[in-house]
Amino acid sequence: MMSEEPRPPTVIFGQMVIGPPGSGKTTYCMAMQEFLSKLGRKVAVVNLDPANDLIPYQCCVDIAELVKLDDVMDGLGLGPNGGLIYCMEYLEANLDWLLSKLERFKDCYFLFDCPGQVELYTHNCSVRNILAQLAKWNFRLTAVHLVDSHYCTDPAKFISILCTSLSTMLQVELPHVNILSKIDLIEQFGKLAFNLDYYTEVLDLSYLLDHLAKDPFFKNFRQLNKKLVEVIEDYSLVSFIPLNVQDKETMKHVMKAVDKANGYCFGDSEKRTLEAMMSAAVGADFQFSMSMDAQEKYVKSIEKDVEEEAAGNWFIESYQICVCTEEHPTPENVLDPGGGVESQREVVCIHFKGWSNA
Ligand SMILES: Nc1nc2c(ncn2[C@@H]2O[C@H](COP(=O)(O)OP(=O)(O)O)[C@@H](O)[C@H]2O)c(=O)[nH]1
Ligand SMILES: [Mg+2]
Repeated sequence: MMSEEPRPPTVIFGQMVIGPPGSGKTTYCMAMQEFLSKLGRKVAVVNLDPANDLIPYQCCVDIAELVKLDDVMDGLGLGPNGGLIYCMEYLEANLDWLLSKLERFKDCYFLFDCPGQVELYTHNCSVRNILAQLAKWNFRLTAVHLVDSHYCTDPAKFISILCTSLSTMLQVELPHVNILSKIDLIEQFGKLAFNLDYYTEVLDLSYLLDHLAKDPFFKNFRQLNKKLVEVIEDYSLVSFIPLNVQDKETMKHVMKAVDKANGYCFGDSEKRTLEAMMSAAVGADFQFSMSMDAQEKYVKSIEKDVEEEAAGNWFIESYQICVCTEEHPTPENVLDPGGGVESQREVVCIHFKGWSNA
């Protein structure tokens, strides 16, 4: 059995890139490979999607060497959906093939480009079993779940991607980062009804229901949508990070979230700075400012100033992490004096500089 296979000696980090067909998984793998390589990370991309015809990235392992979708469809008389499920079940039954391929790259950071069929992440168990085996081989993966951001412009579709994202999170059982992909095209089919942070942080969904009720077609489905939204809110797990693969800032946000989710940022694979460590530890990546940046760049329709909209809240303009001693005491503007780590007489403090619209 698989458990008796030789195990790679060290922990191997990486990403399982999932999401519906056309959401941008292959493009993301190519962009992330390039982005991480420039930062000095040795990246290996594995194509696990038998439906990928053209592979734009440098691929170290390709499922097509094991099983081809066209052969399965022709040979077994299956359609594309049944064919894909068969391919993943075939991979599950031949995991020794996968291990023998992966072992050659065990000093690399992995990106797995996965098939897009939603059933594979909500019903079928093959992908889940493959992931469980990868975990036994010491892979520490983050699921990076991409969904097309233009769904935000249609409230009914947004509820449906919330449901898909939640059920994928529960089924895949990995550290998970949800992405709104192609954020540069967010308004290509319509305008956003709310500010972008409403969609990225999945704030009070009752506003979405009210908005949906204005459409006569959905008026009759209010109770159904209300119940669906309650499930999302009860779990309180789904949020999104905006991404345009050509925008380095958004790529950096995604990388940080992924590294934090699987613990890569706490490992010894890369040179660490105290700031990066503390930033990950205290969660000082301010999602709101991230969404504001993306909104300013990519959302045209909302004329209201985002800062005006957020009046009455505190905003963190900048923060600084330093070691405070008796000679270099804590400045007055520290908001969170308890947020430090005490080591005898030296305290690592985070100094916030902020402003309020209250
Ligand atoms: N404008 C824009 N297009 C993107 C982005 N990411 C992917 N795409 C496009 O979306 C389409 C589908 O992408 P692909 O990677 O093949 O999706 P997959 O089926 O999930 O692997 C391609 O035409 C990509 O060029 C993005 O961030 N911005
Ligand atoms: Mg693809």
